[in-house]
Amino acid sequence: MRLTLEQLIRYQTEGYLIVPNVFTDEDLRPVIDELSAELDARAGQLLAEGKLTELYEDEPFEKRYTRLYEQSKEICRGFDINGYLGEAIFRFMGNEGLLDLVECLLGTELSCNPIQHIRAKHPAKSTQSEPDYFQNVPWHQDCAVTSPDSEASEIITFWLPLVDATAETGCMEIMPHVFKQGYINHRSEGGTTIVPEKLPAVTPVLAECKKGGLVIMNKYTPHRGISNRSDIIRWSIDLRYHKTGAPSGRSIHPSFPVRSAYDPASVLTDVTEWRKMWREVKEEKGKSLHRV
Ligand SMILES: O=C(O)CCC(=O)C(=O)O
Ligand SMILES: [Fe+2]
Repeated sequence: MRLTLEQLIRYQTEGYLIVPNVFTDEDLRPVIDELSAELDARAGQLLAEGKLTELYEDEPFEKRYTRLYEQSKEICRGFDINGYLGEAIFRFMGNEGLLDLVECLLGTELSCNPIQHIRAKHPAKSTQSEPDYFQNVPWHQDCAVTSPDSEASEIITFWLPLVDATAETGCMEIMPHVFKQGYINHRSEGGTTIVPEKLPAVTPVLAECKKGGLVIMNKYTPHRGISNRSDIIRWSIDLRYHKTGAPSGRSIHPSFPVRSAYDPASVLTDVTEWRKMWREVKEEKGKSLHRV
């Protein structure tokens, strides 16, 4: 699939685009299976440590994590792409259908950006405590979580749900057109967010997206996650891509080439190498990786 001229113009005018039916269930299944297996392993470990009493093995992917999380918040520790370093998610970052769309916006020399997440937004009514920043992300632009040396890099966000993301399950809200203003001041208190006095007076659009669809966003497009009022988990993946060689905005974390017309041999296909790069990362304790 390629973006049509109409879609390209819409993205360039509004700073975001929702593309339905990009992924088949076969594209997403390996990632869902891997997340389910990771969850199962974590649950087994916590049970052995006496931190869980019930495994809820019969609960489906859309519900099980919440049942486990209610018993022990510890289950979510490091449960993210760079925390469990799974092969299925690594392969998904090179999904050809996805890269065909990335190529329409960024050209043929593509790298996967290390700012990437798996998010499980639990039903608000189930978690029995305030949802954290990671789950109910407040208004921000993604460039606020990058270092200023990447100002000139086009870093584009590709967000996809693993269940239907709707107003009820807690999809994103997006401010159209605002990206043209460039960076808006953010603050770090309560999670990286646009300073309230600077929040644009723009009516947001609801970025509902069915499973299989994709939401594409410019790094200056303000967006937030809304509350999950349903009884299923709003699972999603957010990936970013940039042109190979451009500053990634997170230089201490590994970027890697996923497609190249000029040097196809440079594409990283070895999951072991990718894991090694992440394991070798040295972070300075207490130093923010965000712009504020
Ligand atoms: O998943 C959400 O609700 C917000 C995600 C987000 O801010 C992002 O992917 O950049
Ligand atoms: Fe974001």
